[in-house]
Amino acid sequence: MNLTQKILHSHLVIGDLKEGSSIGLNIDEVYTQDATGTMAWLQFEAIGIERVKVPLAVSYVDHNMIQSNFMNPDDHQFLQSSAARFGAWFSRPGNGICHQVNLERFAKPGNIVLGTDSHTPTNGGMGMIAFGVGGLDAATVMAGSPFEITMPKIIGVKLIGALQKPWLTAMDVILELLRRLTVKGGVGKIFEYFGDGVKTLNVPQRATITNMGAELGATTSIFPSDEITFSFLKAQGREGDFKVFKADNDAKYDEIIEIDLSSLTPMIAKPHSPDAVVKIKDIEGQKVDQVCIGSCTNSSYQAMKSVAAILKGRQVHKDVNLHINPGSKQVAEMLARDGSLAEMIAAGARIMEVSCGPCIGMGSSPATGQTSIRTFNRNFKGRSGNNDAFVYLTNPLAACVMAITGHIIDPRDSEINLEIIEEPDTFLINDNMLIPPPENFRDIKIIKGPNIKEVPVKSPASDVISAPILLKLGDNITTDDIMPAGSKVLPYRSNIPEISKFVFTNIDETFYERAIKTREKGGGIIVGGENYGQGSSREHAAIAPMYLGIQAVIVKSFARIHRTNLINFGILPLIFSVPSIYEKIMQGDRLEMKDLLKNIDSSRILKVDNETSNYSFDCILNLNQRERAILLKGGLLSYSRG
Ligand code: MIC
Ligand code: SF4
Repeated sequence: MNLTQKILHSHLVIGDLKEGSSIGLNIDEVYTQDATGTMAWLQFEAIGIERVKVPLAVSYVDHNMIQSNFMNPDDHQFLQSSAARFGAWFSRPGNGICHQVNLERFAKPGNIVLGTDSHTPTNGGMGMIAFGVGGLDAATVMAGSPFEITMPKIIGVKLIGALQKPWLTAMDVILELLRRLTVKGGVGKIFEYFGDGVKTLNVPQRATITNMGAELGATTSIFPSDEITFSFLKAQGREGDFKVFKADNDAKYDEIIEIDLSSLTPMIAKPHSPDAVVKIKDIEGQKVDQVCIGSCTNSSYQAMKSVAAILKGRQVHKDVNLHINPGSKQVAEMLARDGSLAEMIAAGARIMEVSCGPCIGMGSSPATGQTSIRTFNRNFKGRSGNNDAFVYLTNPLAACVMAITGHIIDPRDSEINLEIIEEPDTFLINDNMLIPPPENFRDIKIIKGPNIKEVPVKSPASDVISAPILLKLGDNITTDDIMPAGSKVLPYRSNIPEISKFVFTNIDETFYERAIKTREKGGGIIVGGENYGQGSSREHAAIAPMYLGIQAVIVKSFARIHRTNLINFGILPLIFSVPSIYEKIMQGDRLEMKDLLKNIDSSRILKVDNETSNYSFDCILNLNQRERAILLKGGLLSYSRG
């Protein structure tokens, strides 16, 4: 067996591991973050279970950190009180980005973890299976259900050779894969890394690769657990959590991709997609206005200390703003104690708080027309907080060199000599921001500020949908397009009526008004192209459209997490059986779908009548039995309550 099969097999409770079939898994850990966690915990409360039923649950706060009014801190208070009440650890604001802290303090080889964030696969760097899910999926698993998923293909990624030192990093490996495979190349696939090159990468470097595997659309990515994993766990004071997990020597994969690490050169993704990857050399010279270093992709101690070493005795270019967000308190405290922080400050870096920060548009927006170089994983248009900025993604060392030179440059062409910095033998362990769940929980009161509203629930499916197409969109529509983030919108994550006003605002400002008008008259339909809903796990991209009366989304193909979120909130996910109908169908056309109760229950094909243009076409209802039952009930919450 390969490693993925071994771990899945040891957790399997429903089905068998045949590609394309439905499987159910026991889950060892579930974690939430604040921007998706308020919904998850409200939903857990609505299911009505007293205490989480998974062995480990952790509630992190890392996204909604600006606190420009009562809303963010009210959410924190709600999350802290619900963690205590329901039996989860609470990682206080300031402790770090969920994925990085989880890797440092909780991740355990051989385990399966769910996180309410698409970058949960970061934990795959530790030899575990890690899935990003919507909040409601997390809530039902915490309430005791197995996690159900369609068995993906398993792709073996054979790494040979070693990265050239010192300027090449793990970021260049995943950018190379994105260049080859694109943002939809990983849909329905798990990427399992093997080969001699694996040994040359430490755990945080492996985690950079599995983290950004999310941008391939992959279900998850995994590295084996070996002596390198042992060293990392030992340095974290957790050697007791170590166990070897690797593929058998004769393991089979559905497909094999090979990457020669020694042949890679520094890469960069151009605006506005993580797969618009070129060699840095190809675009050298372009002026840089802003550099942001950090995020769950690239804030290991090794990366941050290397950045400090580059900055030491140098100065940030006078026309560049350099923002640095360390990803965890552990790393930030170590940088402060070893003098790295002083070098960063002396060079003119703007030291930001330990959080997601600019990665999700919570501050540090670039100015209009500016070029921002970031070490993050996503550069979708507008995500930085400015629709008219140009965001590039690259490795932290290259980004730091650009902050000094003021233009895009392959770091190997700079005058800078960089000493090689490794991960430390011992990390500084100080878990004083991690609060364990208390024994006595029954009297704990859950605190809900005025911005925290109930989760809306859809009524059961009706037999007919007769509704207009409110929006026709192209390929690769992201959840940031559907439900933008940023400092204006994120504070409403606990308030669906308010956040709904922002649905599709970056694409069509009239959408909300038009949807509200049709909501009481049978609702509306969205049409999209390939890979609809790529990107984040935010279920708000499904709940808010549901709240606005969206009944169905018809596309050429879906991204995994978003498709599940649509089903969880009772929206029909339909696929054109003949993609060319997409060209023919127009925004504004009124569509009718009949006999839905019977069709949702048992058909694979649904006939749709275009009443405006007088023709019919078929859509594929590619659903398993559980998904059919959920849709008939109007969503997973109603389904879970029975
Ligand atoms: C992201 O990187 O897009 C986020 C913000 O972390 C999201 C979660 C969210 O929208 O709250 C994700 O990756 O799932
Ligand atoms: Fe936070 Fe950015 Fe990572 Fe999402 S991708 S969890 S916003 S750092």
